[in-house]
Amino acid sequence: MEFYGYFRSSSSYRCRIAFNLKGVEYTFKQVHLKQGEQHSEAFKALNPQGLLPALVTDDGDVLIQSLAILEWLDETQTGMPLLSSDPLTRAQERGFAQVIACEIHPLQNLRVLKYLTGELGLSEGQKDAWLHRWLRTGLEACEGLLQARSATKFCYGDTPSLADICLVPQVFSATRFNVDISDLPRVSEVYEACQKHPAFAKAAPQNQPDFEA
Ligand SMILES: N[C@@H](CCC(=O)N[C@@H](CS)C(=O)NCC(=O)O)C(=O)O
Repeated sequence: MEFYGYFRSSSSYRCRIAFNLKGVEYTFKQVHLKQGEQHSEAFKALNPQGLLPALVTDDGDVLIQSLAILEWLDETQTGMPLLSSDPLTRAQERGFAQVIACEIHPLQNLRVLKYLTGELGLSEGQKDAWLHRWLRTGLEACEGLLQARSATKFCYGDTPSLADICLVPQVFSATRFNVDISDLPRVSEVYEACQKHPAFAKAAPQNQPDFEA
């Protein structure tokens, strides 16, 4: 398969973790977000949204949207399941993942931040206030969800799931945007546990072939 991503893209990071948990090999195709390659005609032929990631399967079919890619991987590849076998826990894992992927992440996306400081003329300080507001609100909700259940090593048990796959890139982004979350103990504990897991470590931005300091 061919995976179109970028080292710092959270949605790409989610997929990389899943590839590693599943033991799936892929050919990496860099799309340089800061250089605007997501807007190229070649990439938009794969994803007309101009957003990463995109996956071209061995049969040549194109998949977009990281949550859809994660579920497709889970349904078609062997290796560690990404969702619980229990329907209730599975719905909770999906809900947690969607808090991040549907509610937090879209508000920190490059195109949104560029619109704030470009067309709307907001200052860097106002942009940072925006990021702080929406990342904190979302991650506090994640903390609340984790606090509401017995503490486990990962979000929903002793093995990682879709919830952890979404949490780790989101915490990485919070750190990158200088949003302090050290007062969110369960989020911090789960993040630290994931850092020690080889599938998560291999997927980290600094370990990617296109990494730039
Ligand atoms: N909901 C989408 C989000 C995709 C997305 O926003 N990707 C970002 C990188 S994490 C992107 O390509 N941004 C480019 C831009 O904003 O111009 C998913 O989960 O795949």
